[in-house]
Amino acid sequence: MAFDIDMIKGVYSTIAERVDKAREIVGRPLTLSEKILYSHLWDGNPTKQFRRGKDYVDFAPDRIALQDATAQMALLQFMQAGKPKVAVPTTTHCDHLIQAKSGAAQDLSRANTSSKEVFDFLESVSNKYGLGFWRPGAGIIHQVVLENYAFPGGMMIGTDSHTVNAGGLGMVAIGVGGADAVDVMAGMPWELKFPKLIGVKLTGKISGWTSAKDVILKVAGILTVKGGTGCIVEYFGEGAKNLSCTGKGTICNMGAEIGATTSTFGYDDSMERYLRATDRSDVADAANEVREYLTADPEAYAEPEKYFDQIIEINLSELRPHLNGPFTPDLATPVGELGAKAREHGWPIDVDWGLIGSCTNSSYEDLTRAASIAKQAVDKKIKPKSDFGINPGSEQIRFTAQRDGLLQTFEDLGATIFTNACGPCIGQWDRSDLKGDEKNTIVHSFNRNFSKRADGNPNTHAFVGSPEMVAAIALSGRLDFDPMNDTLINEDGQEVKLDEPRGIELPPEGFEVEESGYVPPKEDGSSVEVKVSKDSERLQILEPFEPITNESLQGMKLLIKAFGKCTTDHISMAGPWLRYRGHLDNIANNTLIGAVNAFNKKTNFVKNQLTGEYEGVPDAQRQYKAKGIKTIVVGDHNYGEGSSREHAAMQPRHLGVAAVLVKSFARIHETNLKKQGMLALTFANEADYDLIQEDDTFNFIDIDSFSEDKPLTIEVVHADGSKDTIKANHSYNAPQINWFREGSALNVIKKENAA
Ligand code: MIC
Ligand code: SF4
Repeated sequence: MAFDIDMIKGVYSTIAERVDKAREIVGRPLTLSEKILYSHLWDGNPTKQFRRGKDYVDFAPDRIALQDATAQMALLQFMQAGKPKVAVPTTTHCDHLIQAKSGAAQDLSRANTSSKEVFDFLESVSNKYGLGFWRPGAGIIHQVVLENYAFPGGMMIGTDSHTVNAGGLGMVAIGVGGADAVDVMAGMPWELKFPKLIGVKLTGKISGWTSAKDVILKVAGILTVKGGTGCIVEYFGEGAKNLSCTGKGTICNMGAEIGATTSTFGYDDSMERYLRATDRSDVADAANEVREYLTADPEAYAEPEKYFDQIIEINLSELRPHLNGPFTPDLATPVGELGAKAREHGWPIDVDWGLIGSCTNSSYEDLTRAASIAKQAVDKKIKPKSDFGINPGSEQIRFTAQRDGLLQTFEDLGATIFTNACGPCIGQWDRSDLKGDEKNTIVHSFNRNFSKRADGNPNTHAFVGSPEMVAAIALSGRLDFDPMNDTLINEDGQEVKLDEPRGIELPPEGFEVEESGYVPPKEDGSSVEVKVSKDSERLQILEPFEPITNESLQGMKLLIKAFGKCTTDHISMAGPWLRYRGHLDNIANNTLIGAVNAFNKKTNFVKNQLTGEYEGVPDAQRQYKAKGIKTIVVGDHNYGEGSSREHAAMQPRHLGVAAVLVKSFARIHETNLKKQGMLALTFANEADYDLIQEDDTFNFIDIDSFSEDKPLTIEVVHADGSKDTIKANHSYNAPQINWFREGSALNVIKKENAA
């Protein structure tokens, strides 16, 4: 259907020469990640070695993927770039804007009405500028990409942090903000700091209740939410070969949760099987011809300590199933130990919902494994104690799962089959069983479990597990249930034990779909009109940002000093706010409302220094803006963790925040801030975070000499007139400083185009 074999053959036609050249220059065998990076240099053949974690490098990605919630802002920016067509194959996927409530048919038709304006906009922009368009209901971006576009050895970027999912098919696929995607769509290089490499050696074999998901739940426990920052995680070893391609996708998907730039696996038989099953035998044949270039040189896996910056070894035969959570995806607990931990911390033991799906775990294999547990409920007369909700990953999977009776198995338990879309994973869930914000527990097979993420309730304790474990826990209705050792009492009062899950890697009768939901663009889209109504509350044409002047960086005020975890969900909440993703001024009303104020530990309650009153963050900020006073946001470690949403940078920028000063950043967010012409800074001395007071005023005293590799000096003036002078580090190179000087990266593109 929509994949481009000619483009892929083009990549493979140069791969040998480029990789051989890189090997010669680097002077040693290469890992897979290095092969993909060096074969995608903007300048073509490699001419020099890059320093990991140091050098900024220009790359030429093969593809781009956008999803509806980020595509709006990305395409609004692209429209400003003045190009007639995208320079690189790109697709738009409508998956985030569909609320899960009653079930697929009704929910989809409601979304098609309530978000019609946005879907029409995305479809017409796609048509005009040559992007493939996947309609609402076609599936979740990463599943659709894996089924149609991902290919071994390729490089892709996508405006969603879980773009990394395509590593399951041997890609280097990286999540970026919309402005990065705009560069590549406009025919420019894509810049990334050459990543460090973490090698994960998988030995043994997965069996029984343990699944691919448990590999990444374990890795998250080891590396934590920031352990992968700046790194590509490359998996290898006998254990890797025994995992299915979609299982590999699950592992790579959740690499986003450890902050990794991406994760990948070398090309193997599981990938070949998957390519053939998804109607891409021509890609498999082409890949087979360059097979040795699509995995590391054998030396790299034989002596990994010489080739990787860090190595982790996991014996899959000993790996136990895990549930991670609550509130953070790296809090890993083996299933049998969760009960004691939950009691100790007061996490509710009763489980209200088991949710299966999301881009992480909605493959055919996932559904068969979960269904093999669900089916036992009927066979063994177990009445499920929790509600079940299922989000298939794509229409192709849904159609095939329906045909093969898998969905019926879940329906027999009273499960609701939601649309093939993100749904509860991104707060698009009208959860009817909750009256208020009562404390409760849910389990799901998704990837993120930040506070309020699924249903907006800060007291929902969400635990992440494999689909089959979610099914088992949901049947039992208890967080302390261990299906490997515990029994359940069935409707006849008998004690029954669940058998181990059984999965089928790929549908024996093949995948099938009637209406994939794909709409190709017009060959010549120049006559297509893109309409944005002036009084729309959903879409707003962007105005270029004015550069932040040196003068305005004197006498700045503190907007908020954020305490603890501050993810993009805290900075620009999703759920109901997804509605305004195409309207900068409207969505700005949620800016930082989830961030905890370090001075009173409350959310959305900061001191307005102009009035001395406490109020919501956007309210206070709008008053500073009205007076032309710039502000600064201070934060802790891994600030901006999670999503790629550039709204988390554009909203503060739009409202007049000029600088963000934190202990450390998540990669995508740091780039997003730079792209929007802001100052993204880190404390040279972390302890200086404690010096910042509620009434502080900030002067950037040496901003005139802002330059590469030179820290900035900030004078912090406290309310009593005393001062602290602190140093702030930054990672800007010269072109990035130019984005700041010109107001944004987009302003630079526009200027270059006009010249
Ligand atoms: C997410 O999982 O948080 C999202 C929603 O898919 C985001 C993108 C977005 O904010 O639109 C992501 O992961 O990048
Ligand atoms: Fe959608 Fe959730 Fe995947 Fe993000 S993580 S793309 S919200 S399913």
